[in-house]
Amino acid sequence: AQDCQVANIQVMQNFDKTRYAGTWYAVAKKDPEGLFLLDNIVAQLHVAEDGTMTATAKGRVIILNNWEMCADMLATFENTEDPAKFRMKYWGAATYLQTGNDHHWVIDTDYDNYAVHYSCRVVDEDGTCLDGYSFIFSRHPGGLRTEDQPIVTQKKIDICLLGKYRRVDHTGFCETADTANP
Ligand code: DAO
Repeated sequence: AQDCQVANIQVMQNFDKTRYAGTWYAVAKKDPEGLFLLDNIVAQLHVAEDGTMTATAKGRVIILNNWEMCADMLATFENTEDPAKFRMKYWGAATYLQTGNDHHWVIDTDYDNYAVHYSCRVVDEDGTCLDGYSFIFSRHPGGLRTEDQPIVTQKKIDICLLGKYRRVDHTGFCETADTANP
């Protein structure tokens, strides 16, 4: 049974970041307050020979006054005492994009098809998450395989976010739009 305490959330056991590397398509997202990445979210994770994990990510965003663009993001990961829990520093290739330092927890993954990510930004007084976000990633841009859906649903229940996700579309926006400066 789950009690929704952030401190009690179970993460991936024996996490292997080398197998986690590569391309992940966000297929669903639970947004944080002041959401940033809207859709067409694709992350590329890299693991260097020394084990350092970095990422590049793209996604459609709306910044300033209804200015729609494709954000090019960069991230570096800091290890913690738990191999499936990282600190993720991120920033935009352009200065007007969002920067931050979030948790990046890998809740579950089979490495080849799906991954459940979780990040709580603000823990409430009662120990539950007041503001956070979560990505459901797939290796397949079209979505999760049927056989992975019940596993992912159970993980959404475990992290107390069932029903809080929206679907993330992949329309090719970040493959065609100008991702450079305005
Ligand atoms: O979209 O509101 C939001 C939260 C996402 C924060 C930006 C993350 C940028 C780096 C993503 C790397 C994912 C592995």
